[in-house]
Amino acid sequence: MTTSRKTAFITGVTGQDGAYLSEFLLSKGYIVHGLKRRTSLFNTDRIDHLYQDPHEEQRDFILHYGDMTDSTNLIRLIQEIQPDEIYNLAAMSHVAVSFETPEYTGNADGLGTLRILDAVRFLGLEKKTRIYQASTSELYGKVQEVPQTENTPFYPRSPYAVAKMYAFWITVNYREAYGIYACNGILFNHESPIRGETFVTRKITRATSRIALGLQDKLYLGNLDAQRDWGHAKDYVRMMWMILQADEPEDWVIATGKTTPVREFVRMSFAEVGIEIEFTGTGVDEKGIVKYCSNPDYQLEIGKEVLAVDPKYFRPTEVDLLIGDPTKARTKLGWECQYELSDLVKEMMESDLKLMRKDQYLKESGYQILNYFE
Ligand code: NDP
Ligand code: GDR
Repeated sequence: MTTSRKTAFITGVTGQDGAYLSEFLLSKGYIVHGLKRRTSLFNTDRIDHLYQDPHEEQRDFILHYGDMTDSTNLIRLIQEIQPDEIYNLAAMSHVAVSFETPEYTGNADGLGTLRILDAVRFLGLEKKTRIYQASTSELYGKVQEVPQTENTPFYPRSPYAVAKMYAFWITVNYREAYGIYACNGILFNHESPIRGETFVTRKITRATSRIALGLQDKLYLGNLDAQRDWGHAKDYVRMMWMILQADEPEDWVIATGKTTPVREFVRMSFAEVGIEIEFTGTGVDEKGIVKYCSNPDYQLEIGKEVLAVDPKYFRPTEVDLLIGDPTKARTKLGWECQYELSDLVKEMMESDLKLMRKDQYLKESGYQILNYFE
């Protein structure tokens, strides 16, 4: 039986963006195939609500084991799935960790992208399959101009960014050499309640909730001066899809056009629970002190130190300032952000407070709770 439904293949389906994109594509009537890694514990928390029993005859959400470092598996899967669209989201996506695992990062993030493009070419799907490559504002690295546009030169500052730079250009090259509809979305930071716990925004909202509830004393961070253009992941996955519906394959900057220092994100998160923070000292001696607490539920002493700098979170080379100019996406594709940063912080705080209340309840009931803050 033939079907007019489109088929998408998402690598990195278990990640933040993979989960939101799956929801989005399913709501548009797609059949969604996702690549997940074999892990010793389940790693599908973010997509469990989409799971369908493999014994069901008609499924529109199907998971496959695989890895971006395994070419033959990727070729076999793409041959079986015959996707109309591939969203290549899988990556070792943590900038700081890429300094510890540079070779693996290059393999998964850089060569992994080549493996997808080459599978499409090898299988003769150049005219059928459109490819979205998850490129990043980290490509801009050392500040050369702001705001950053599609024409701003790259100067990557981490093994992650260098690997993604290879992925960016191999995508452009396969588009030009073989006529594949392949696009880079140069996405600036985007966050959500399901953001990985070790990225700075989620680390802050989790810790702030835990501190308010008395589950944690202090939050340790690295560079508080770094400035990021933070948007909501839901706005950004919608744009991934819009990019693949355009008439011509191109590369696109996706950003809010506003930038905020890490320190301000901390202040906004504490403010959500009625705690006013005062920052004192500079550099590694900077501290965050409770100035005022308007919420009687939280027993925080005025003057308590709740934030300190730990140099172990500094990166060997840092990206100081990111602010993107999404004019091209706005004017040519009609994309607009639906979320402001204040909405994002509120949503993340509400979600983490709820999760941490569960931890609090478990702790009071004598269970051991996760005590790992990286
Ligand atoms: P996450 O870290 O949340 O998700 C990454 C996904 O990739 C996970 O599903 C992970 O699997 C998977 N993965 C990692 N390594 C491999 C591998 N070797 N083989 C197969 N799968 C692998 O990232 P995000 O969802 O935030 O980001 C999605 C993509 O967009 C990434 O490529 C990221 O680099 C890029 N990006 C992200 C931005 C952001 O602000 N979020 C901005 C710009 C680009 P597992 O769950 O098993 O770990
Ligand atoms: P980033 O995100 O490196 O921009 O990459 P992250 O949230 O890790 O860092 C943002 C900024 O905050 C500073 N920072 C800290 N970061 C972390 N993780 N932990 C800390 O304790 C801390 N203290 C300060 C960092 O130095 C940095 O300047 C993210 C990832 O999603 C990439 O995959 C993606 O490509 C880019 O965003 C766009």
